[in-house]
Amino acid sequence: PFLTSLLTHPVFVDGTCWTTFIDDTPDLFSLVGSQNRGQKLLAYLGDLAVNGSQIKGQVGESKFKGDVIMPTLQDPKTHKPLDVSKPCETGWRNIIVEKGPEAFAKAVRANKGCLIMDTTWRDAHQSLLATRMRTIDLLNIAKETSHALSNAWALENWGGATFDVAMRFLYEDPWDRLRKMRKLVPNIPFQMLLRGANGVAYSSLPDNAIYHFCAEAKKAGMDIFRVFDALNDVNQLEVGIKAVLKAGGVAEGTLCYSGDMLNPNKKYNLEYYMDLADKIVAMGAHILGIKDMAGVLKPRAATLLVGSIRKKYPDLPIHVHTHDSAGTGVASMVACAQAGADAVDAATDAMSGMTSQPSIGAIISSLEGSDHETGLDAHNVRQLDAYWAQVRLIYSPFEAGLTGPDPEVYEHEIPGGQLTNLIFQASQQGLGAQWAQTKKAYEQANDLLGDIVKVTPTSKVVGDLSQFMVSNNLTYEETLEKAQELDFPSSVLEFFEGLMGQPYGGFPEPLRTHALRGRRKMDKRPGLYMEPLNFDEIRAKLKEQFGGCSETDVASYAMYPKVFEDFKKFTQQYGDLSVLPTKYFLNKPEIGEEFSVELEKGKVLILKMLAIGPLSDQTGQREVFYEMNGEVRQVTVDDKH
Ligand code: 3PY
Ligand code: ZN
Repeated sequence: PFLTSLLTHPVFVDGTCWTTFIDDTPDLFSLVGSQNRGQKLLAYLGDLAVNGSQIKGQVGESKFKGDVIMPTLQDPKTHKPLDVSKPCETGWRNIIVEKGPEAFAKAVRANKGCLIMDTTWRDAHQSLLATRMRTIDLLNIAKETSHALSNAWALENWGGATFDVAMRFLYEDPWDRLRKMRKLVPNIPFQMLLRGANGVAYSSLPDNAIYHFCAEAKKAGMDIFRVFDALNDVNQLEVGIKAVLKAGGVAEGTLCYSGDMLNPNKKYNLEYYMDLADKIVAMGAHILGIKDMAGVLKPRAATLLVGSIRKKYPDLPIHVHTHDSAGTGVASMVACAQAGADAVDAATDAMSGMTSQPSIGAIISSLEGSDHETGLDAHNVRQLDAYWAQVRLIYSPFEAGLTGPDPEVYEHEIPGGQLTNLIFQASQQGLGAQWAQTKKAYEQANDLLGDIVKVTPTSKVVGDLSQFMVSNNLTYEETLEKAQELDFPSSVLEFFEGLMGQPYGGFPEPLRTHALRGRRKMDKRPGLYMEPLNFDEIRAKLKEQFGGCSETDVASYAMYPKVFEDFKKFTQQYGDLSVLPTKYFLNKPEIGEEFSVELEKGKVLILKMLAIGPLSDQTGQREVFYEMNGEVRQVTVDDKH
């Protein structure tokens, strides 16, 4: 039936079939039996009921399993309820779509206030909930968001770790997420995080993979690309910026802020950052991004840095990103606004603070009545937050148990997402005392590596080295002395080889040579050593393996070959699980509890778990009985206990 529906589809018949046709035309699939999809879904639900959740990183069950109450927005002028049955059509994206990136840059410079980018859909959950937020929970609040945040600079909703995690742990197609979000939010620019020549992966890829990725992302609905390099290596950064420019996207060339500019003894000073800003401007970036991934940009440093760039480049939009790890995020973002930043980052209140971004409500209030107002309606923003307060509780199994700000971040400089991760790992292993040791070791590992800029993927290098030092009981001096005999973690060796680019000030010697022991040393950007990807070969391979592939499948494979293949195999077995409400994705239902799953528009399954059968001694399996749209169905599940 799928083939018939494809071959008789008008677009196919008139010969205008395009490469993303299958992705963009979900109605093709409506003839594929939802019975079959239902049975696949039951295979997942049955497994969950018998074996518990297998989602990596999940500890226990959700704290909240009730029905999420949806917010009511109001018209800011009349205070009458706002109709959110359709997305809002007005917003900053219209300028990008109608007039292009340069016009957008001009318009945001001409805007008097300070705009907000809401990071709730990407960095906030990456930093607090191990990036586990699922598409369905974003889509459920998407139309309301298009109204409440219609004057926002952007929604940050893609890239960074979300790409990998979506496929690897959530069994979702990140491209599908992007296309669906775009349909429901046509008016607010979408922003993604691109790791320069690393794309959304953990080390460099051939240049053509980055160009292909950016072109596909733009086509799928991405607008603004925040491009950074984890070592502020401009040659690496340039690959990403050029790829975005070629794709027609808005290029936010970004410098990563590290250390403490106000401290004259530190490596990265104002001169260093001004030089970087000059180079980013020279590359043709439309926007300058300042990325404070650890939350170490103190308010006075923010004033100095933003103020200096603003003075030198009066026409250049400046957009600042921070984390609230030390508790100073709001103060720093207010300082940025006052010093001339055009936009700053914030997260919805219930998903803000600590390792996440500072609270959007706090920033709106702090700038209210000043020359730097955000243009957002505080009431409606709070209404959105009421939704997120409930959703965060559904994701409680991924909480790291953070209890308060950590001003020690000024010393260890661990980026927000990684800090949560390390705390989580330490608490899992019951390493209360060792946590303090890990933080200290992180600082020392950073010094050993030459005081590098730390953000994905270089932050992983420092993290791996620090854990290596703790588990092998190595001091700073011992690590140096024994370097010729130590088997350093692979990420450390990759860094020393030059696979992540060149650090400012060079690699630390003799440690690099001692650790590499004859392995290659690259002194130019890694892409120059790589063969371009052969996309035709990838297409042919995926077609053969999975019976078909879209161009975005090719892009996923180019970033993460193994993760993509595993993801495809998983969906062949269990179907598309992104439609399953999160509480039933993470927790098994009560016996007799009825719930519904919308497989696609208009195709709803009503489900009820009836019973879990006894364990069969012969097979080690159990039967799980479900009622699906009134019919009893059963699945056989291996009991893994
Ligand atoms: C990422 O690269 O995923 C980051 O969030 C870096 O801050
Ligand atoms: Zn961040």
